[in-house]
Amino acid sequence: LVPDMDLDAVTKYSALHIKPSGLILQYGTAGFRAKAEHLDHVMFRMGLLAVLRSKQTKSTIGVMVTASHNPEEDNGVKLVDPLGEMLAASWEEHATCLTNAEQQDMLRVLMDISEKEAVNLQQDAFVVIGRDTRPSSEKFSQCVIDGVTALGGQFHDYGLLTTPQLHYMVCCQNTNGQYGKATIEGYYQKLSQAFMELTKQASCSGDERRSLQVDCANGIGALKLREMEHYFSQGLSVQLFNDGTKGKLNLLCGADFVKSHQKPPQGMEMKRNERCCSFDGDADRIVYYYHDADGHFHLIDGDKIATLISSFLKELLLEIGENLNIGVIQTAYANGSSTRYLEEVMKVPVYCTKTGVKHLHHKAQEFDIGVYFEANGHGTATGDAISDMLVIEAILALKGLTVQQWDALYMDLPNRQLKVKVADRQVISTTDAERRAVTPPGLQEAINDLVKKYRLSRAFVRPSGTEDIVRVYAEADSQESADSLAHEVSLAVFQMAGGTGERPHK
Ligand code: G16
Repeated sequence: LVPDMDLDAVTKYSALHIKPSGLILQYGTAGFRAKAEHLDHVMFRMGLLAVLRSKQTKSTIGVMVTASHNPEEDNGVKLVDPLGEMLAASWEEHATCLTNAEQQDMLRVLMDISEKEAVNLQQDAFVVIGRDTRPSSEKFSQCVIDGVTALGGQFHDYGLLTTPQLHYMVCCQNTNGQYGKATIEGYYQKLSQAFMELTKQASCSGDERRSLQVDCANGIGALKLREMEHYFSQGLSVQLFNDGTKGKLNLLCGADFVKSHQKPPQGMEMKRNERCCSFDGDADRIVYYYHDADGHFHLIDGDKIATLISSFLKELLLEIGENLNIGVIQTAYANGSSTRYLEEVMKVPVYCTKTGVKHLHHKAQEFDIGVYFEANGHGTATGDAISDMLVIEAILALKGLTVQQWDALYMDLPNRQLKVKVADRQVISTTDAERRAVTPPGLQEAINDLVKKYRLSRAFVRPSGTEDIVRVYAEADSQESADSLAHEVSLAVFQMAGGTGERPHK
């Protein structure tokens, strides 16, 4: 038995957050994600787990209540480790076990984790909490607080924050302010000062104040960017759209919509040749885009953002004669043209990892300078959607590049992403950084045969870690071919991996 754990308090509080029996959830790509009605007990238990992790690491741990790009009815939760990083993989397993323990077993599982991880229960615990703007998020923060309190932990509830802001707070708390002040003003000042310093050097070229249209996905990004804009407004003016006053979160807008549909968000007035960008629901992703003189839409995704930033850094290193090693980390979704450009033109080594910034991040740590971006705009050399926006704007200003010139670095191969509904998405397992399916038997062979029918083609499938679907990606030499290949692969998934509902149609 574990001494010093107030079992009565845990039992008492946990009775207020009963787990529906039989419900099984996984700590996925970015924590737990599900329909909000399934998550009350998960939030409570993540409060408990955060206390154990805090005691074990003798550090502040973060808990973020958000489902990021998912629809408004969903919610989710993830833990943030001491340096602002994603939770360690072994603790993800604990999170899954604790969440799935039936009500009567919960205490035992909690004690098992505590023993296995040699947690000193005498140690103080401190947990910081943030949440997005979803209708269910406020109540869920309270469930997390119940969990923290039940185990005797201290907490600070920051209330509404973007996900990267919560990561920032955790890092500041654990570096005694060395990284920055653990306040929202501290965040605004740190980022804005860096931006103003950088762009000062560009203003001598006579550039007028830059302006940018920002689609905020009707999410937290709008609130925070509005609070922040006056800190950097001398260098950049932002016009906010989808600021949450009318539309629904992530619906027909936001980075995920723009990237996967390859079209502008609703609710934004785009003038030709003007730079626009979209955040996602918790402001940790960003994609850029514009309409050209003929009214054609051009998407500048995470791959092109990584290219801009890594080229800029490489040039700086050359200029100052520094021989630091720089690497770019991508996932299977990276456009083939971007990988080719980075390797062959920029001569930067490129690595591929599984989806999820946690995987990219670990690989990036092997370099002096690691730049990592998923094609969907989730990534960094710096921090988050807001800081990525500022660094992009600074680089464009310093290099005197227009959005068109940036876009013209290379031509994306036409591509298409689709979703397929299946009864159990875990029947699909993958290998080789998710580029090949291992199960169900025969699926990869079927994909190989389909890919052979098209030029410059590539396709893969993987179970989503944030939604209850299978994702399909295809690219080829024309949009028509990419669409058709994606469709054929979707049909193969539907037939061989237990598709449900309507067959995929064109
Ligand atoms: C999350 C992860 C991203 C991932 C995305 C999609 O994004 O943080 O790394 O690319 O989900 O993941 P999946 O394809 O497994 O559903 P976000 O913005 O929702 O946190």
